[in-house]
Order: sequence, then structure tokens, then C-alpha cells
Amino acid sequence: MGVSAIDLYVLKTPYRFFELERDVDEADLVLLGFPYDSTSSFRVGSRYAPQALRAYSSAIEGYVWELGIEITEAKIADAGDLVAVHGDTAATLKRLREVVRTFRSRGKKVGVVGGEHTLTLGSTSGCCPKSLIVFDAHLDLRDEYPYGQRLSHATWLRRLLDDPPCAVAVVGVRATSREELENAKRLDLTFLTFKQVKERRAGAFNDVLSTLSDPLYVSVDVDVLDPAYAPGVSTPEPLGLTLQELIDELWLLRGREISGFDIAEVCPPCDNGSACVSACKVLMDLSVISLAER
Ligand SMILES: [Mn+2]
Repeated sequence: MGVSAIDLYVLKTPYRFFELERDVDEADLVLLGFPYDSTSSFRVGSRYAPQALRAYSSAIEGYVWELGIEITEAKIADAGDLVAVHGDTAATLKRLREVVRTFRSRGKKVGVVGGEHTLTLGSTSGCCPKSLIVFDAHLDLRDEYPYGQRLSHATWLRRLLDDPPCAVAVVGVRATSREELENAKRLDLTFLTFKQVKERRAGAFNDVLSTLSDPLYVSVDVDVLDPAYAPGVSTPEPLGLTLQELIDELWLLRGREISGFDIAEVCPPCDNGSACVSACKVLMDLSVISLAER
């Protein structure tokens, strides 16, 4: 067998998410760190989230009440971190796409732990889902941000929609600009605002879910949570979902076919530990939900 993208672009790490010991070959779901934050425009440091979440996920208890299993019993492996090219987002996303594509070709589901939200561009293009569900306080629909930058954490969804590879829905939006709302309307983007989620809860999300075909890809920008639950994110916004509200929505995905997911924008240098443990809970639940039988 020749040299694969995994050999070239994935580096094993000394610690693993949830202290997982399984080999990648024996896993149905592969977790991959994406330690990259070169386009972060406010608080930098999400490149440290994979290593922080490995530490925090090893310190929290791993019993999953809903399924009656320990997380280490599920067929999950930690492959390590993508080797990023800091300052070169296009090159880094290309590596991510090739690594994700290689895991998919070997029949694995993929969970990417960012790092900044640009990762979803590379990961979805390697995963080829039919639908993408994004949980985010923001729409990330600016054409350039900052001025002159077409590829950044604030424009990645705009770039994806330049030539949409799949259906897209954004959930939990509460912080935007007129430009983004005009773009959303012109691009006919499906989205639920934070208020719609709060007022209609499962009803609103189920309505959106019923329009989306499997396989799904799920992207969680942790800033969708109220900063009370997740203070350590790159771009915090006032208000937001509680962790329980987000987790309840994620469990509505149980039984759907999920080929990949990601968790983005945790910024450990700005955190008191709350964003890290909240993200670990999201990572644990999304992992087992993606593996749950139909
Ligand atoms: Mn965001």
C-alpha cells in the first residue's frame, strides 16, 4: 500500500480523547484534531482546543446514560492531529479534505475537533454528505472578513454556498449583520434563529430536519451556547442556548445517518474550563449518536 494522506498529514498525540485506546483500524468513528486558528480575528487560541479537550475529556466520567455504555466501549479511535500549515488556510483545508476522504474510503465516520470553523469547508468536502446542519451564533456568510479576506472563519459558509455541495441549515443564529441576512435571503439559506429555537424547541428543529436527507454532517460552533456555559470561545456573543438545550437538539438526530461531524471555536486561553467541559459533552454525545443503530 502506498503512502496515504493519513501517513503524511496526521500526527499521533501523546494523549487521546476520552483516553481511547482503540486502533483506527478497529474503529467505526475516527476523531481527528484540527489545531488551526490562523484566521481568528478576535481571540486567538482555538488551535489549542484539541489538546485541551483531550485533557478535559480524560478527566470527565465516560458513562453514557442514554445507551448504558462507557464511551471507551464504543468503536471510536483518536487518530491524532492534522498537521496544519499555519497561515495557509487553503493548504490546511486541502490536507483536511484528503485525510477525511481517506478515512471515509475506509468506511469510517469522522469527527473533527477544531480549531477554527473554516475546518467545516475541508471536512464536508471530504465527507460528501447530502445535508449539513450547523449550530452557530453566527451565519458566517460575509463575502470578505476582514476586508479582502475571502477565506476566513467569518466567510466559510459563504464560500461553501458559492457552489453548494449539499443542503444546508443553520440553527441558533443570534448575531448577524444586514449583509449576512441579505446573503441568506438571496441564497435561500434555511436557518433557525436563537429565538425560534427557544420558543418552539424540538418542533422548530424537527421541521428543519424533516427537509434534510441523509447522510448528515453536523457542525457545532460552541459559541451557539450562552457564554455563561462556554465563555472560552473565539468570538463570544451575548445570550444563547443552554448546554441542555443544545444536547436535547443533538439527541433528536439519533437514528439518522451521520457520516461526519465537527466541534469548532473553543478557545482554551480564554476559558475557565466551562467551554472545554461543555465541548467534551457535545463530543461524547455526538460520537455515540453518530454510531447509534438506525
Ligand atoms: Mn460562530
